[in-house]
Amino acid sequence: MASGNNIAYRPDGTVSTAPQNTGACAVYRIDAGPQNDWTFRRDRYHHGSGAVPTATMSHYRFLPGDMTVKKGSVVTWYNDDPVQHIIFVPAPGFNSDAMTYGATYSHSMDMVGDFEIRCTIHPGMRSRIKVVE
Ligand SMILES: [Cu+2]
Repeated sequence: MASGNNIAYRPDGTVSTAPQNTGACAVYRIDAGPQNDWTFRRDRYHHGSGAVPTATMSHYRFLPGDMTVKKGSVVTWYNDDPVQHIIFVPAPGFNSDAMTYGATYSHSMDMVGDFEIRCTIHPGMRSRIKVVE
């Protein structure tokens, strides 16, 4: 299967060789569908804060939907949407400020447990993070 990451970019960030037939990969990786396969990733490489994200908010979703990290891991969320999101984790209790397009927010996961992640702007945006020893 062709990889959607094998894309040639020009220095100005435009795509020199848009990938072909990578829709199935997009579905497999992010459940995005062919229409959103490569266009969202272009922004990641040419804008934003430069922090390497652990998770992304894209198309009003947390990606990956659920995740498991080791205690003490620093998780960085990246807003890949052209709208603002606010990350809220009721327990252990932290939230980001309003995150604009390209913003990142990091938090050290120091408490073991299974926690809900919400966006306080969009009620449908939820995921879970499990922190293990
Ligand atoms: Cu949101």
